[in-house]
Amino acid sequence: MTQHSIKLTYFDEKGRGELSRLLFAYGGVPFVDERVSHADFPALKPKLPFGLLPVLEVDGTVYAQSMAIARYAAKIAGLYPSDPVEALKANMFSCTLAELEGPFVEIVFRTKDETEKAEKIKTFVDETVPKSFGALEKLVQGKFILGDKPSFADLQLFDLVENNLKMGIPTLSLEAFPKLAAVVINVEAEPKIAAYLAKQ
Ligand SMILES: N[C@@H](CCC(=O)N[C@@H](CS)C(=O)NCC(=O)O)C(=O)O
Repeated sequence: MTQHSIKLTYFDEKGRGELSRLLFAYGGVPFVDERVSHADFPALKPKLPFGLLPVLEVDGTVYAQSMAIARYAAKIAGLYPSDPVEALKANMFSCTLAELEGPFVEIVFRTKDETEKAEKIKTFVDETVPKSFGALEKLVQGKFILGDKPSFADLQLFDLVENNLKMGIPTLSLEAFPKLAAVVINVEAEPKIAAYLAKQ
């Protein structure tokens, strides 16, 4: 594949940028990891396609939307299944994980009243997560979601659990979902991912 010039721009945090950083790290894909401070962001915002980060610059053209960027990163990192049905399965998994992000962000970052927040966290932990994770658990086919080989959906699960859910809701446990828990551990143990995490 032709080597493109790639720059990922995001805040100096994990958030919606970390999945693509992990995918590039897994694939050994060289990229510029530009971190923007919140102080500098207002000057940059009007220049962005949707006024939001992350953005990805590929050979001088700027693209937006974190999951579009992640799927591009997955393709060049060798983590996007070439078989259409395998890609369908990975995307089915991926979309289900993405659906948890909205309620998670709303509860953890936007709900200010502590009593209301505690109630919403309880519903999220007792109902929302088990509904999605219970269904996903049945789809895991082996060491990774699709079997022996990882795909971007495995890294997305790792990122959602380790960098988001556990950070925002420390009481959240994967005990009831042993296959998903194993996938998270197996992603973490992948040599390129382990090396990336050791540098953080
Ligand atoms: N759907 C977009 C959402 C992007 C988004 O909400 N980015 C936030 C950071 S995670 C942002 O740029 N916030 C700054 C602002 O709202 O001005 C994506 O997935 O990329």
